[in-house]
Amino acid sequence: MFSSVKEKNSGFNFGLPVLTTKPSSSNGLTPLTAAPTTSVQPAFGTTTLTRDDNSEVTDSSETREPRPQFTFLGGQLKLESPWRNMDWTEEQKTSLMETITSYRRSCEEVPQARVLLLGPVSSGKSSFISSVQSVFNGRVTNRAMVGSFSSGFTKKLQSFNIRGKKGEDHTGLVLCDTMGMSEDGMTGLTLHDILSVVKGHVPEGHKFSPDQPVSASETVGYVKRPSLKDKVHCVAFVVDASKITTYPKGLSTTFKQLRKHISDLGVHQVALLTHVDQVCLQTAKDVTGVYESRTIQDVMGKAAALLGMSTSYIVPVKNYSSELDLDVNTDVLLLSAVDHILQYADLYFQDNAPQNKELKTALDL
Ligand SMILES: Nc1nc2c(ncn2[C@@H]2O[C@H](COP(=O)(O)OP(=O)(O)OP(=O)(O)O)[C@@H](O)[C@H]2O)c(=O)[nH]1
Ligand SMILES: [Mg+2]
Repeated sequence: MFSSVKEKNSGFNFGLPVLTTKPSSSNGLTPLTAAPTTSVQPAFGTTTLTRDDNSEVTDSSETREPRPQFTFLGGQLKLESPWRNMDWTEEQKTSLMETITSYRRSCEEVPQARVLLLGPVSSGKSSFISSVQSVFNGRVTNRAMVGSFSSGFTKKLQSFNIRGKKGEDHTGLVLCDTMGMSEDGMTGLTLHDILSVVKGHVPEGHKFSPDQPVSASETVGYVKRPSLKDKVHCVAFVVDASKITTYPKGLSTTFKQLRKHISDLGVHQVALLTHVDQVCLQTAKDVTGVYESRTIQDVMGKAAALLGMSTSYIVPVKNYSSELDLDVNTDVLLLSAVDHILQYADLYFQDNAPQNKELKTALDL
């Protein structure tokens, strides 16, 4: 067990150095060419931005200006064949929506799979929830309070029942939004608070504060004995493709610590790589090219290293940010991500449902 205050001071409070990046532009887009003014070494040794001809971007005015947005596209942008196969059709969208709507846990006691989205500030957690809701609503809406402040927008634990198509019941999925993990160690979620959420102790609507760790005595509505339905059944890490090379060095260590503790609780983890439209011009124009983009394949590899997980757990996503209308290809990518998440959530139920546990014990004897 973690004692709240002790843990806060034990190196788990994401004590990461301050990163002073140029703020996002007002439309929420983070200019790719903005080389951050940073007081720390970047997470990877490959932060140098290059043009199509692979020459380095060295001119400071070039690195500060938000234009052009896609300077680090590799020489050969398009792979000969996609490295994952996707069916970009209206039929596939319908089929994925039906699969998700009819998803039922392999555990009768739990009405819905609770999936926690975790990631740095502004990585696109709330946007993912809004985007998925938009697909099922049939129009772009912003229900999950997407923000644009670099200090972080979401402060509370908020659970969103994903509803099936209009008029239909809830799907078997609840997406839980949280405060962003801080990059400066001062304002974001602590490891202690994250694990309290995963274990099911944190009440809905709890407002996180790094100064007030979640505790049985201090937190109003603290769930002392969480049941299976209160717990988190899958964690989806959310990282921003356009920031992969500039996230602070300590973030990788933080992810690895987190992954270890979450794995110890028997909870499977996947990851969403958002903002793919901001690292590849071709994908921004046409999302069906996402698995043919050498740049995105490269960023996926970097995300895998950052998170300490295989790329097979990671899916690229383009959230709705400035669009007013749905696009079938964007929907297919978003729904595939939900389908991917549900497969790992179900593993939790297979391992932890009482009837399966009894069976497992019998087989082990
Ligand atoms: N272009 C683009 N913009 C995105 C994408 N996902 C999110 N955004 C934008 O990124 C900004 C931050 O998104 P949020 O969804 O608020 O991020 P968050 O992780 O919930 O942030 P906090 O709650 O502050 O931790 C918003 O301006 C979004 O519109 C994406 O896939 N592509
Ligand atoms: Mg948010």
